[in-house]
This record gives sequence, structure tokens and C-alpha cells, in this order.
Amino acid sequence: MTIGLPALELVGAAIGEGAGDSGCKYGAQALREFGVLRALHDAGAAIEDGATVVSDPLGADERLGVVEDFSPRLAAAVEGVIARGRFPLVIGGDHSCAVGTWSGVAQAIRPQGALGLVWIDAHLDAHTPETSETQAPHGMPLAALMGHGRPGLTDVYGWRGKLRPEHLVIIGARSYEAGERALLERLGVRVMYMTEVQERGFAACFQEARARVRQGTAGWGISFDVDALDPADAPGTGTPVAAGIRLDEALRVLESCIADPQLKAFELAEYNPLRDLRGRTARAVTALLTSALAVQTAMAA
Ligand SMILES: [Mn+2]
Repeated sequence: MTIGLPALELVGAAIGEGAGDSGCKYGAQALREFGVLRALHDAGAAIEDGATVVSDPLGADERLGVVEDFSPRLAAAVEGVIARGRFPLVIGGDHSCAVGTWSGVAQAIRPQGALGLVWIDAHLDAHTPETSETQAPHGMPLAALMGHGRPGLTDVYGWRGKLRPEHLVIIGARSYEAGERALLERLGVRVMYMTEVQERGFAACFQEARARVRQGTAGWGISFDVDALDPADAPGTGTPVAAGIRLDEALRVLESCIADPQLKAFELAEYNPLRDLRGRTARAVTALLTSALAVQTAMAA
């Protein structure tokens, strides 16, 4: 292990009911079986396997209710990892898991200050039940984290506004609906659409995003939706969208993020093993996590 870096703890977020295709529910387990823990360990990270929080489809009569039941349980697991002095690596799961993940992180760092978040995604995930045509909860987590939507999602731990609009940057969006874009514009959220990423490069965008979310916050996190990547590199996701961020660029840009002590958690969502092609996406995701969360020094070699 590399001295001075936090010990990682993997938290599985086994939920798929938030998406149209529920295969993401098996994402964390599939990546464990693929060997993500071993890969991180071999790259120099101190990592232990932790809890898996499982959604209960029988616990509610509709999908939002499933997420409302799941979110506080995942939040408690994530908060517990931080309370033990460790760094949560949350692996979903459809992206509705973000409500639990970032509610837990926000609660844990609340005595120190606010949460910053870089959200890397092909979509905006900022619907409320009023604007969503599909009512799919994985299209709603950002709105909920900023205090908009059903109280069961916005009010985890009994308070709302886990994330302030000025502390969020979205990168890579290229498929969205007018209602969610309007909410983000009204709130003043900085969105780097894929056209901007193509013009400036992912590196420049990510550096600007990181600087913004570190400003005036006690800590920041990364939520990485597999569908942000180009489907040529990562086909195994529920809602692939063409012309995304290329894997080799993402590996370079996210390299050694963990070396920033202000980084408090990392979330990977929307890996769908049932849609993977011969393990291509599992390999891509494992490489991404290894790049971001291990620091390969000359001494470690
Ligand atoms: Mn997403």
C-alpha cells in the first residue's frame, strides 16, 4: 500500500429498480467476481470488501418507493465507512443509488462543511416526478440531492439540500429532456455538455470542475456513470449514448484522484453485466477505478 492514502472500503449498492433495465442490480457482484478488489490491491491500494446494501422490490408498490426504502440504508452504510476513517468506493447499481451515497457523505462531513460533487454522465439525472416522462428514479438523483422531488429522496436524515447547486459540476451530458435542463439552468448549475468536452478536452473540463467543487466545500466526490464513456469502450450499461468520453482519456485524467485528501468518496454506477460484451466493460471499469484510486509510485514497483 502507499503510505498516507486512505484505506478503501467497497460498498455494493445492489439496486436496479431505478432503471428501465434492472441488470445494474448485479453490477457490484459481477465486478467483485471479475476481480476488482484484486486489481486495486495489486495496483497498490489498501482495500477491503465491505457491506452490500440490497434493494427490496417487495418493500414498496412502485419504483420510487423502492429507492426511498433503499436510500437511507445505503446512506448509513456509506456514513459508517467514513466514520471508521475509511474511503467509500460505492459500486452500483443504477444511478438512483447516488441519493444514498451522497446523502451519507454529506451527513458525515456536515460538521466540517458542504459537499462538492463532480458528476460524469451522458445524462443530467435531474428530473423530478413532475418533469419525468418515464418516472424512472435513476433520472432523478441530482434533483433530489439538491432538494427537489419526493421527500423520501430529498429528506434522508431529515434535512434537505445535501448538495448546493454551486458545488456541483456535470461533465459529458449529451442526452436529456427539457424539464431537467430547465431545473439545472434555474439553479445555476455548471453543465459541461459533451460538445464542450470535445472542444476543450476532458482533461481541461475535469480540472475546472475539480477546482469549482473544491471551492467553499469541506470535501468532494466523484460520481461516475458508466454511460459517460463511449459505448465502443464500455457497452455494458443500461442506456448507452454514442460519442462519449474515450476510456484512454478518462484513465489519464482521473489518474491518482485519491491523492487529494479532500476527495471523500467515489461512486461508480450503471454497470450492467447482462449487457457487457465479453467482459469489455468490466475491464474498462476496473481500469478506471484502478487509475483513479491507486497511486502507482516508483517505490511500489
Ligand atoms: Mn446517470
